[in-house]
Amino acid sequence: MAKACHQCEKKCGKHAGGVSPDVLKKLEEGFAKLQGSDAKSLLKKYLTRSIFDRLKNKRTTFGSTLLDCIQSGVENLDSGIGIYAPDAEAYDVFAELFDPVIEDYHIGFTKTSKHPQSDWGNVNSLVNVDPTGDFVVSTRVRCGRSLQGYPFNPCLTEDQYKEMEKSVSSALTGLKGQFEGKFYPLTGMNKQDQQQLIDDHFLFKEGDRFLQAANACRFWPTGRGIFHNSSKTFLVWCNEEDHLRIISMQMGGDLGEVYRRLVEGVSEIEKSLKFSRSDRLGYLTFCPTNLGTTIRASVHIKVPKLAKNYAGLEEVAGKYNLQVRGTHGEHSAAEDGVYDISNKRRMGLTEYEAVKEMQDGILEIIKVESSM
Ligand code: ADP
Ligand code: DAR
Repeated sequence: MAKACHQCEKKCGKHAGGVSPDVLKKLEEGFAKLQGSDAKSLLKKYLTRSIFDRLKNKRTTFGSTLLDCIQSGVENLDSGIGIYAPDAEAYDVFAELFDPVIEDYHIGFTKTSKHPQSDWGNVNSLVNVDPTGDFVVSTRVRCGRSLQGYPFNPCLTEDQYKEMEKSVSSALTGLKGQFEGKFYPLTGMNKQDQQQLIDDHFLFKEGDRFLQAANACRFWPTGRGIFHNSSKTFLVWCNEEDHLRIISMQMGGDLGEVYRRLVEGVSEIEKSLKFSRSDRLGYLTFCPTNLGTTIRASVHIKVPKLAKNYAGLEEVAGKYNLQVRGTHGEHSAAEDGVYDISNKRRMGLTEYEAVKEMQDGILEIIKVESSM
């Protein structure tokens, strides 16, 4: 399915205020494909005919249309969510679709809810979830940030990618102490080095079909890169899915130490870069699943008894609002019994509460595994 040509819409201006017949035709085709499929995505669940009809003629000031929001979920019927926001305005212009998806995923964040102010809490109160090292291989906490003044991937120009890479790499290479490190542009990166970083879980995978279909990979690899300190315990992804992914990670289960490093690292970066934050939605991101705190705290964990029944593992995890992914992250399978288990909720609670919910859930999962 061809991509929405919102850039043409914006440039030609033929359809100022409306949407071109070509995009409308693609929208109708996409809606029919979704309705005729057995897709289980939140897109299919919430894009009713009446909402579709009310949104199909709308555009943001960046020229983004409903097609820009839904095309990934139409092209990938196995999507879990199926929609992305091509620019920050899309969350308001297409709110009739985004709001029910957000409420469903973030478990009760309704259209009248307001995300709380940032609160990293008492950074010394989180623990090592596996001090004896029997279960947890490694621990990672990440957050996403969008740079003020820039839209999301589908609306960025090649020059904007270059501008963003320059300002992000300049801010990061100015970091000192435990954060001191180097920025590695993807452009020109040795393919073997790149694959090794991906295999070692430090770098984002390339060619995610969901992001490709969402027009999020244009001009690749321009503007994309990774920063990391010498020990690879503090990393920043530039222009993968979000403008920045700020990551703290290390071997073992010391969630407290990983969390403290992230909090300090974000605070240092905020001295040089300004981020987009909505009063209602919190920190803004390309995918609605990452809004609010944008925090994902995860362990790579081996729970062989629980994992004998994957559905059972997911059920136990779900009781604590946790999500189970494979060893290489979302849309991957577990290798050698290593699962990525993390908090699911990121909105309607503070950064501390999101990570505490993960900590409590992981402690419970280890307790259940140990009792079996
Ligand atoms: P995100 O949404 O945080 O980008 P992904 O599911 O795409 O997460 O995973 C990104 C990378 O981070 C993958 O290589 C994944 O294996 C790695 N990862 C996630 N959690 C951990 C962890 N606790 N320890 C080591 N690597 C991890
Ligand atoms: N692959 C899309 C997005 C799901 C959430 N993960 C993100 N944003 N990386 C889907 O709908 O399955």
